[in-house]
Amino acid sequence: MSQPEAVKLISAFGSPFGHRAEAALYVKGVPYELILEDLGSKSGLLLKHNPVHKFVPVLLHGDRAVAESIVIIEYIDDAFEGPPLLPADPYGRADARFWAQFIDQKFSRPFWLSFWMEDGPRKEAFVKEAKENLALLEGQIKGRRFFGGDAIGLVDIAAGGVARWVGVFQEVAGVRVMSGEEFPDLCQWAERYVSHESVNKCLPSRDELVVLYSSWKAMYMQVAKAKFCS
Ligand SMILES: N[C@@H](CCC(=O)N[C@@H](CS)C(=O)NCC(=O)O)C(=O)O
Repeated sequence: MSQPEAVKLISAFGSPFGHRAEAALYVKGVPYELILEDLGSKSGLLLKHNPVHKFVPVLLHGDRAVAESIVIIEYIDDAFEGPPLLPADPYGRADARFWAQFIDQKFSRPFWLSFWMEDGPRKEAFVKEAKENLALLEGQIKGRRFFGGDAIGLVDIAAGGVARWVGVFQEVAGVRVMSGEEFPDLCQWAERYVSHESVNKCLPSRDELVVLYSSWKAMYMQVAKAKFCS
């Protein structure tokens, strides 16, 4: 029998996008080697395999490289045996892709800015927008264990950054965007997600993330100011 091709993941400690790829590998039960980048000094390996965006994560499967976290999750689902991450039927697949895209294209920006923007009317507008988007996710999770139904799927993993990182951002930035009073179903889902038997094996600890993001807080606030207050 031929040897399975080696699976390696280029990621960076504390990256919510890198977590997506790791969570998908864990849920599918795919063994992999983790290569952690220093994003302040990117390696030749990362630049070779993701020359377009130069971002982590990048999945290496044998001599093939796959970049972009959502693309990586779908690749892992297609290329390996194990619990499915997308439904089998075309409409279910389209629906899961729609919500994963919603998280990346509509949700993430105001969510991020609601933490790192300096106080004032613009920040308040981003907090309002972030909460409107959280309400849409709250509507999706109501009555379900996971966005994928009874088991974790693409949308859960895409939203995994909300589950573990939101509490960290709230503590470091001193801003409350997602509370159990306003979003009870989403908060319960977040608890289920972070304590899931596969996911919890590859999640950075909350305390480590607080230390990491505290060290980046000033830089994030500067980036938010430079990009959106000029
Ligand atoms: N759209 C990308 C985003 C990945 C991303 O933003 N990665 C960050 C780390 S969390 C990165 O590599 N940053 C390097 C840089 O900004 O130069 C994905 O979904 O994979």
